[in-house]
Amino acid sequence: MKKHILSLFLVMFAMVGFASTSHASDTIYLESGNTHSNTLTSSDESQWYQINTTQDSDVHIYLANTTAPINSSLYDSNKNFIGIIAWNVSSTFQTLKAGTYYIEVKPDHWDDRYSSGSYEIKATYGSGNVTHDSTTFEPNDTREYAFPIQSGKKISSLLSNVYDLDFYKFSTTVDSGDVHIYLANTSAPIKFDLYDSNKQLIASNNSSLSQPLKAGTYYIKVYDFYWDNKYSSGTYDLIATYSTNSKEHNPSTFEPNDTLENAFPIKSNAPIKSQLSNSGDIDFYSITLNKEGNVNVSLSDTSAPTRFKIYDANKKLLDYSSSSQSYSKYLAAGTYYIEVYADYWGNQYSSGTYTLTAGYPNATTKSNEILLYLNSKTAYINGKSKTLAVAPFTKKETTLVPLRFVSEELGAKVDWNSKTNDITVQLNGSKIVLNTNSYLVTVNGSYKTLQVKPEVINGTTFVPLRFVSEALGKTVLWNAKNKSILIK
Ligand SMILES: [Ca+2]
Ligand SMILES: [Ca+2]
Repeated sequence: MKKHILSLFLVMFAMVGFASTSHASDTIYLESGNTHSNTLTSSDESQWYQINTTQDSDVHIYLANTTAPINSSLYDSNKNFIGIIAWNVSSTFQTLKAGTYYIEVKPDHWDDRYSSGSYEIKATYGSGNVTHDSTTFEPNDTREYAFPIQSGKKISSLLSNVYDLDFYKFSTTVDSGDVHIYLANTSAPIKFDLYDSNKQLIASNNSSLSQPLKAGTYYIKVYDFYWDNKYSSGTYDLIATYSTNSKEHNPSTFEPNDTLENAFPIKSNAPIKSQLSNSGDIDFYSITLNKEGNVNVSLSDTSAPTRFKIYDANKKLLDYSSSSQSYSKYLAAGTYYIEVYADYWGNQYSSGTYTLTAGYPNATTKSNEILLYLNSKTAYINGKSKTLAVAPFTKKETTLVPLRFVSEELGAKVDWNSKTNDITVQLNGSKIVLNTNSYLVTVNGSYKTLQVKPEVINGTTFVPLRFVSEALGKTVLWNAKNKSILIK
């Protein structure tokens, strides 16, 4: 017991000495990105922290979870005052020279109201190489620690408190391209800024924006937007789509397609089924007319208000879709772009599916007319006869036709995977996958059901005739009199 009283005396004595004289020996080294918890136990106590930046960089400092008024200041290596670290907000000191800095934390006029106060302190600053956490992408509170993101790839993260900032960066090598950035699934009001490499603000938004960009490196800062005391943290998804040299698209979503430069090329009269995954998502498609002619674009099967715009090759807006969701115009040869977008969803819709069809002059589409006869091995291609290995037949009142023969005569590419028995048919930008063991067919990633399974007879795969019209988008005419099938 005696011993305890004695050590308490020593601590008190040490604290008085600390406040009135030097503090160097008690200075705590604060590692970049780490949170340190501490408590001030008297109104004249000061606690000192040291940071060593190894490169010129921004320094982001905040005090969180304070239980009493506490103020803090930043000093250089000679203890010259640099600035206040504001209470209840975070402070970013821009481009500090590499070196040693000190942070002083002390009570702010406690009088008799407070006898102690705890807090958490965090400083993020340049300290050489950094490894980002794979789920939070921290530390990322400064530009120098921005997490590099890839075009079209979704980032799901959180602002862990009101002082947290999340920086991301990306580089584009393409001049006069666009970037499309959006936030989705936010659990609190969250905003983002887009900066260039000179720290100049380009644009700000709390949902989505499209912006023309020159080649270069850009930064996105994600931060709280008037949380007051209503929110203590906030999750969000962030997607930035910008120009890259890669034109690869996900075969089922056609993403990334949020910018005109990343437009997915669609073939004439091959319906595209896709979705806007939230109100900030936009989908660009391109069509190329090899000669002048009529262009008919239509949007159907929309599950939420969805519209489209048409642009020419110079990004000039030609038209909006009318309320009839269709567009028809005689256009010159060249490339055009269709942008599908959410039309004022508010909070009513969170995603929406649609079917987009564009018909336009395009010589690459084969226009063969195929004439088949039920139970006959003789077929006619544009009037010229050909012999089939196995004749078309009916089963369960369904007419079945040879898949490879019909598909290839229509200009499609047919591949068979001997391991999985998957048959892939590619026509006019559409990808159809079927399997001889399944009623299910995937057309550009969405499922359709066949009335009967594909059937293999003497090595020839047969599919229901309706498959040809629905999946390959062809017109099928049935003549009951002579039992003929005309596909065109
Ligand atoms: Ca952060
Ligand atoms: Ca998109």
